This record gives sequence, C-alpha cells and structure tokens, in this order.
Amino acid sequence: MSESSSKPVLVTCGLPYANGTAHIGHLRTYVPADIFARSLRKEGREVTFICGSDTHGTPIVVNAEELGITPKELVETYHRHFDETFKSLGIYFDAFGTTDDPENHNRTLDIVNKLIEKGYVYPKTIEIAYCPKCNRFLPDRYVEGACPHCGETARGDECDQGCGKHLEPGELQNPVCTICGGPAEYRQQEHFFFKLSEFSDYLMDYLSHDLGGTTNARNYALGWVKQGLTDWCITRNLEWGVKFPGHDDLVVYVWVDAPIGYIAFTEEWAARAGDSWEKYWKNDGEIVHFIGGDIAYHHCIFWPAMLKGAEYSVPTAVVASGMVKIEDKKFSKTRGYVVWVGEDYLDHGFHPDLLRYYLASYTSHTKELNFSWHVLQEKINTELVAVLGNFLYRTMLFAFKNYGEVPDGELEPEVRDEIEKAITEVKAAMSEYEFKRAVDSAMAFASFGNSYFQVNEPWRLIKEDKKACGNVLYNCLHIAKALCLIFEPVLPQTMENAWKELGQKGDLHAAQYSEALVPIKAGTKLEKPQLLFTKLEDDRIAEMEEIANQRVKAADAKKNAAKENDKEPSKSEGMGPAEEAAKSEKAKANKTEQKETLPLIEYGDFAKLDIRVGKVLLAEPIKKSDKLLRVEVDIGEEKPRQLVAGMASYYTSEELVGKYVIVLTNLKPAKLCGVESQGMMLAADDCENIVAALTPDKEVKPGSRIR
Ligand code: B3M
Ligand code: ZN
Repeated sequence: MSESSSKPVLVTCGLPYANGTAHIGHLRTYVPADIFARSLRKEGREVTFICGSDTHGTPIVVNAEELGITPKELVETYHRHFDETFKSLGIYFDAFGTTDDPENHNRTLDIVNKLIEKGYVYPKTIEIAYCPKCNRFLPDRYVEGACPHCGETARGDECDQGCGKHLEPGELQNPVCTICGGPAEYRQQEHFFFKLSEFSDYLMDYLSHDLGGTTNARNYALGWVKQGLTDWCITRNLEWGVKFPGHDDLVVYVWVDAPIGYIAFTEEWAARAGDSWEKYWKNDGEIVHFIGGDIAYHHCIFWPAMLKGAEYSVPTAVVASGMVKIEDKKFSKTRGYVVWVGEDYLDHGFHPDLLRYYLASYTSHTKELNFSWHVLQEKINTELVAVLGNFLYRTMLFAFKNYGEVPDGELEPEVRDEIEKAITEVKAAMSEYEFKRAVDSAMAFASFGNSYFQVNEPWRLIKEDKKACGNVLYNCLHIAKALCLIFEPVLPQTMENAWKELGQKGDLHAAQYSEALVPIKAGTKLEKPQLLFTKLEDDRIAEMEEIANQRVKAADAKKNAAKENDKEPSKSEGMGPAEEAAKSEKAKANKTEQKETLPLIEYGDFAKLDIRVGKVLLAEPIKKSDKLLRVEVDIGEEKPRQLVAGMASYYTSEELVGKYVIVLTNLKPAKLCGVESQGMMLAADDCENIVAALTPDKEVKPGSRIR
C-alpha cells in the first residue's frame, strides 16, 4: 500500500469458522494483520481493525449435527473461544461480531436484493446431489467425490485436498453422501445464480491494475479469470443461514454472507464508536483483507464482483499468507501435526509475544512457515534474549543502579540517524507486507544499541567521569524508548512493560513512531527493571516436543486401530466417511507402492540411464494443470532443457529456481498438458505428503554425470 496516503484504513482478517479451536495456522493470518494495524496507527493513520466468526455454511451444520446440538449453540461456544484467544495473543479487534448478527442478515439481504434488482441474479434448474437413503439434498460438505479438474477427493464446494478450486453444485464426480456414506445421485432443482461471467473484464482490469496486496493472491486469481469465469450458484438447501429473499427453503451460500460480515462488523464498530462505516464501503477509505492463501479465489473474484455489482467499494489490497507446517510436516489435525494455541502454548505458560515474534520473523509472509519448538527456542534465545532483551536490561539496570532516573545528556546525531533509519525501514517493509524484513530492521537497531553500549564502556566511565557516563546512558535510554515504540506492533505486552520501567507515562499503544525522535526527559524516574525475556531452557522444549510426538503417535494408533477393526474412524476428526474411505484406499495403494520391490537388474541396465546434475533456471505453473510446472534446467548443454515436473503442489517457482537437481536426460520426450518434457526431474516421494527434489550434496557443475 502507498506510504504517502492519508486515507483511513480498514484492516480485516479472514473469519474463522466458529466450529473448532484456534491453532497456530489461524495465527499466521491474525498476528501479522494485528502487527500491520498497530504499525499503521504508529504512523498516524486512522485504522479500523475488524473480524468476526463465520457461523453459517455446512461445516457448522455438519459439526453441530454430529455433536447433537444446534448450530447456534455450537457457534456461540467457539465464537467466545476465538474472541478470548485473540485477546490473549494481544490481537485486539475494534469489532468482533458473528455472521449471524442481525447487522449481517440485513446487510446481506440488502446486497442480494440490489444484485437481483440490477439483473445480476437469475434462477436456473440444475443438478444437485441428493441422497436417496437420507432423503435430502446434499449441499457443499454433505457431499464428496472426485474433483472434475484434478481428480482428487473433493467436497461439494471446494477441491480442498487437490487444486483448491471452487466447485459448483453438480460438478463433483461420483458423489457420495457424507452423512450415510452411500452413493448420492443428481436431481434437478431450481437455484439462483450470480452472473459472475459478466464481471470478467472488470476483474481482469481490477486484478491487473488496482488491487494491491501480495502477488500470490492476485496472480492466482488472475489465472482463473483468464481461463474464463462461469456464473456462480449462490443458494443452498439449508435452514441455517441467511434466507434468500422470497424463498424460505433456501439460504444464501456461505461465501456470500461471510465476506459481507466485513461490512456488517464495520457497521457494528461504527454504531458503537459514533463513526461511519460508509467511509470504507461507500467512499474511498482503504480496505485491506488479510487472508489465508487458500481463500484467495473467494476474496479476489467473488467478493469484488459482488461489491462492484451492488455498488460498494472494492478491496484495496488482499494480503495472503503462506501455509504452515509443523516440525516440517504438512499441517494436519488428523495426523497430529497441529499446535493448539491454548492447550499447547498458552496453557504451558509461554508468553504470547514470543509466538508473535516467531510468526512475524520466521519467513516472508507469503512463504511456507515451519513451526518447530527447537527453532522457537533458538530464535527466542539468540534474538529476543541475546539482542533486544540484553540491551534493554543492561541499559535500564545500569541506569537504575547508578542514577535511579534518566541522567542529563544530549541525543547524539549518530543515534538520531539510526532511529530515523530504523523507522524508515520498518515503515517501508510494512507497506510491502514484508513483516520479517520489518522485524529484522528493528532487531538491527537493537544490535546498534548493544554496540553503542559496548563501545562507550559506561562501566569504565562511571568510575572516571560520571557526567560523560550519564550522557552515554542518556542515549542508551533514549534508544530503549525508541525500541519500545518500534517493537510495540510485534511485542505489545513486553514493550509496554519496558515502557513503564523507563518511566514513560503515556499509552505506548497510542504513541506514534515520531515520538521516538522526541528526546527522553532527563530526571524521569526509572523503575527497577525485570528481565523482559528469559531463555527457553532445553527441558521445557523437550517436554513440548514429547507432547507433540505423543500426539502424532496417538493419531497413528487411532488410525491403525480403525483400520484393523475395519471400522470408520470418528467423524468428529473433521473428515466425512467418504473422504476417510477414499483416503484409506489411497493409503493402501501407497503402502503397496512403497513396499513393492522390483527385479534385480544388470549394471548395463543402469548404464543406459543418462542422469545428470542440472541447475533450475526457470519454473512456472502450467496453465491447464494444478500439479505441473514447466521447468528449464541447465544441464551443461548449449540450450537449457525443458522439463515438465509434477511439483506444483510441493514447491513454489521461487523455491526451485537456482536449485541443483538431478535429471534423467535420455528419457523419450513426451507431451504433458501440451508442453513437451525433454527428460525427468528426479524426486523422492513418500506417497503420503512429501515430495522432495533430489539435489547433490555439494554444488557441482551442471551436466555432471550421476553414476
Ligand atoms: N470462514 C475460513 C476459511 O475458509 C472462512 C473464511 C471466511 S472469510 C470471509 O479459511
Ligand atoms: Zn481439484
């Protein structure tokens, strides 16, 4: 976003489904959004930060049905849970509503009616999955089958395990009812469609020129628009949800009323604050959506088209976070690769700011983030404790012991320059949604503090020249004050403590970055400092690793027991029986593949393979496929080789480019999705969820032979 704009900014976070507990995957979106909102406020921008619970749709209804409670009861419990969890992480929304609030029902009706009035909605008879045994229509998660685009097991409205594409009712192949596990059939029924196709040109232009945010979201959406958009079925046969006007047997699809929640929650905030929601949604205030990368389609295609059609303002930016891995394994609740925010973190007494720091500084926002207890320990001990904590503690302790107050002194130009530099860098990084870069710049400034302290040797000066020593401490204390301001967005609670110890009276959270250049007042009384960060000891980390291991083992045991008894594992695991059945079939096939041994061969057979080291020069998605990448590899020949590699689900283009890989170069060329592959990139596949490109242990010249 533009650093020079002074418009008010609405920052939103994707709405958590109110049907489960908060895990670290959720925080990957909410923590950076909170950091961003806090930082904008520190720049003096007017910010409204809102979110709420997504309470409609089949995930909620299915879950409530399994638990034998009403959807309302279910969502009330989890709504409270999310509200409390966010607060305990220092994530403070100006409004945190639910999509079942009257404001959202009303706003949704208003928008849908407007779309109807403008001719963007029409009825059409379509095929809907129907279960003859359960005697009901099967919207969205009530039905599973094969994705028509990639063949993976998918649910009714989304290919969640495969290509990630939104699916329309009737598209799923071999539909199965998730309630009884029996085969479903398609029956005709009248539903209502939104003319999404009419917005193709508009969206192409909007996505190419107007929408800001991260390129991952935009490019993904542009890819789909280029392939052509089809109209969108916006009604469902459900009781729970926002009724479709004039049809009591239908509700609107959850992806209609969920994003409208962003408007409704802005209205809730505005009513309470005596402010205006229209400045964002009807005028030119900025709207920045933070979302998980998996819902880019909805936020960059459906949502702006709906807003445009109903004459509302469209988002200024969509910021999409990368995936989360747990100890290098794909995040999976059923397989035990999950870290629960309460049970696994806060309940063990870990400070929320440490997790905020980890999430912001591990990697760039759009890249894959790996959560590992070991890495957490290392980052906290070597960065927060050894650099930031060390500087603040030694400065404040020295000053407290020897002066008890901020001594007299003058801000040195070098110190002032460093502060200005840090603030400029942090602001620039934040405006590009590069939170890691912002934290790194802030940490570099803390390192400067340490060197300043070290070089000026106040422990020596105090004996020789108390006044000169006072001047050094004055500057150190001023650096400490600036650090509180600069780190507040990331470490709000800890920096508030440090701020108080520095004797600063005003509200740190409301103070702006510019305050960091206002010299600290000599004579301000100092408090006895406490250690702000303490080392994470090996035994605590080992304990957490053991808990994590046990969870994975328990999940494995459960799966095996279920297989042995030939009974279905519990549905409350978040998987329908059809999905579970399909999965275990696949797992069986994979196991066979892993175990299968091939006949012995002669060396001559092996010698026929021309395998060489290659260096990846280019990697890009292939339009018609979600799995394939077109890769160009330097294998020491005059021209690079073009390969088609089935790696799109496991590597981003950026991760591959520059990598040394192993290529079978004398495989007969073959065309895949219209692109000729002149060889094959070799990779290890555990047939579960890991595919790893083979790479030589040292850098060797491209073209080197493997033998
Ligand atoms: N409730 C959660 C998800 O799919 C979904 C987000 C709605 S945002 C308007 O990540
Ligand atoms: Zn698919």
